[in-house]
Amino acid sequence: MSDYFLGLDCSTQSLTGIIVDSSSIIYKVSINFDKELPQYNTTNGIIILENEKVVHSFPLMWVEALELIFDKISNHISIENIKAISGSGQQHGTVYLNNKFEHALQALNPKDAIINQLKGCFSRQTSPIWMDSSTTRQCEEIRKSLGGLKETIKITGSNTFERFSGPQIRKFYQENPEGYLQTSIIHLVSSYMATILLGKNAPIDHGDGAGMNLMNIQTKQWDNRALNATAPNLREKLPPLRDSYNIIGKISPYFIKKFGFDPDMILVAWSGDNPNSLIGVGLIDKGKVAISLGTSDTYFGYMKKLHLDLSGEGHVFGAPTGDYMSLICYKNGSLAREKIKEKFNLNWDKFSELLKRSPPGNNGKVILPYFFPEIVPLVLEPKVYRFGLNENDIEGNVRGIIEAQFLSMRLHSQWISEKPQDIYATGGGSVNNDILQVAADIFQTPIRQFNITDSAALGAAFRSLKSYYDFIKKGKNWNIIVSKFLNSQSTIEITPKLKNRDLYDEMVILYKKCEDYILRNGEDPEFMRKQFVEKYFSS
Ligand code: XUL
Repeated sequence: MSDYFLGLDCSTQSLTGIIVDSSSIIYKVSINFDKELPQYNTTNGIIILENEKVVHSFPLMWVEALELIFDKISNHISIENIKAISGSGQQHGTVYLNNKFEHALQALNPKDAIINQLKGCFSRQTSPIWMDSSTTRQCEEIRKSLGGLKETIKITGSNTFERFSGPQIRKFYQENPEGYLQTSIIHLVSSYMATILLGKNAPIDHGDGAGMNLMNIQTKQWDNRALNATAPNLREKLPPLRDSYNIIGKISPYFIKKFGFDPDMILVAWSGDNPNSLIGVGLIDKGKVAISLGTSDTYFGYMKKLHLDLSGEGHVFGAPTGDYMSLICYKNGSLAREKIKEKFNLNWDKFSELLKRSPPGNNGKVILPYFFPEIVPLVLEPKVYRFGLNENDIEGNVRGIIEAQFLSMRLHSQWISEKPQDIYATGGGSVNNDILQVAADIFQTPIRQFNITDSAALGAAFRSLKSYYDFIKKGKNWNIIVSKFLNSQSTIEITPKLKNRDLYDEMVILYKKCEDYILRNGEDPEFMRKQFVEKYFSS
């Protein structure tokens, strides 16, 4: 009888589960929120409230998906063989619960669905998520009271960002002081899902905790200055902070009775999707970075020694190994690629064909693709800017969006001192070799593509396995765990084309000039763009 380990990922658009044994993936299953829970009326897993800056989702929907996924898992494998569960959540999103919550959790009756029994337990019915960009005022207030940009970064690991939990909590406190008063506990998506499984309040881990502007990045404790700058009595409304590998307890009787879990199965702290992905693609060493092409595009790397981005664009989070990770995050990821695909009525095959057919450098056509408010660089009012590119030029727009995404990553990741020898690609978009070829050429670095693209769920499964073996004192080190799995996966290496090196070295400068012009009152880039066209495309 094999021991199984489950990793769950509660992401923006779906809940995914991956079950592994000690060396291979046994089963994978996913619940798409829009399709399988249509009663919540979400689009891509989200709802837009007053305006496009206010982006929320439903904490009860995530729990309903959890019950659905356990149903599916129990139809496929012997659920009592699962020895440990850990999980991953979209980062920064906050869940607000009142004083009825813990009691209701402990009294859950397996004869009824959880959602019916927790309905009265939310002091806020919806949860602001990472796509929300409505807290600029609160960001400024918190930054100011922490002593400005550099101090804020030194204390919390990041500048204040609209989507981060602290500014979101402050906004709730300011706009609905009564609701805030009635809030007994505030969870992240990750710690909330762990709480549901545990049957009592679970801790927040150092990986996800670092995305709140509330945790001190040096001491990994709640920071008094940040708490005070955010909202009154906040410390008593937050769960404790713990290491990501912490065993938080056993699964609650509700799930044992309803789905047949082993009562001795252990639960490991949940973390954010990016820290989980770090492990899921095997980044436990220096010199490696990953790009994740999903609802958000992210670029991240493992970091042994704390190194902060004092310019304020990047973040430092805790890594599941207990070390650190660097990250930059884009909102104009897969949804922006889809905007172009839909505008021209393409499917992905056609999109790829056009990408392959168009020349690197795009004949000097540049797009700044802010279809949605952007995080890096900060753009609050979405607008798409085109240079030398007609809105209706299909090929130019297809290549334009992909080049823009990786030129921007190359430009804004320069603070990360680790220079990658290899880039690991993950996330739904990473199945597309033609997209990855553009990335390889722009970074002039080989890109490794895995056949498992759900690295957050896989990372959570690895974390549950690792903590379980540590618990039964058969400790396996990270290297053994990740190499066993990742070496058994078929990976494809996409090699950069050297002939495109000089072109992209220059194009990244041109791209910056376009950004400077639009966002920082810089000089008109037209002269430079024409020189670029002249040099590479006049024949
Ligand atoms: C990271 C971020 C996103 C979310 C969504 O800072 O905001 O990557 O975690 O998955």
